[in-house]
Amino acid sequence: MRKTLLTLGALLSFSAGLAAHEYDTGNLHIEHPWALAVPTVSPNGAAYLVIHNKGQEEDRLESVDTPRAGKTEIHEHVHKDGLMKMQEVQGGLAIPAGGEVRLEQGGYHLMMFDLKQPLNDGDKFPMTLHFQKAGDLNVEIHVQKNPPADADGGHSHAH
Ligand SMILES: [Cu+2]
Repeated sequence: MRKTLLTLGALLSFSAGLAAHEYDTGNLHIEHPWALAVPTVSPNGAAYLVIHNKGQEEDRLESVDTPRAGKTEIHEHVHKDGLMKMQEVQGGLAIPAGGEVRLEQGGYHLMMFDLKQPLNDGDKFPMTLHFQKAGDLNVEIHVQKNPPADADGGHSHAH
C-alpha cells in the first residue's frame, strides 16, 4: 500500500513538472504562457495563455506589454463578411468570476507587433499582464513550435 502511494506521488510530481509554468496572483491562476515560433522574417507574433478566476468578482485583463515587441495588443478573431479577421478587444478582456478565459490559436491572443528579435523555438521572454483588480503580473513566455499539451483535458477544441 505504502509503495503504491509513493509511486503515485512520483508520477504526479513528474507530470506537474511537464505541465511547465503557472502563476498565481490574487484570485487569478495563469497557465502556461507561450508564443508560437514564427519565421525570422515575420515582424509580428502571438502569445497565448489560460486565465482562471477563482474569485467572486469579475476581473479584467486591461493590457499587456513586453520588451520583446514594439507594441502588444489583446486581440480577438471575428467573422466579418465571410472572412476571419482579428481586432483589438476594446476595454480589455473580462475574466468572469469563477470562470476562465482561454487565449488560444483561432481565438483570443496577445498580438505582438514589431518584434525586436524573431520568435525561435525554445526562446523565453518576459511579459507583464495588467489586471484591473489583481494588478500587474510578470510572466515568462515560452516560444514553442506546437501548442502546449492540454493539462486539464476537460474541454473540447472543436471550434
Ligand atoms: Cu492578432
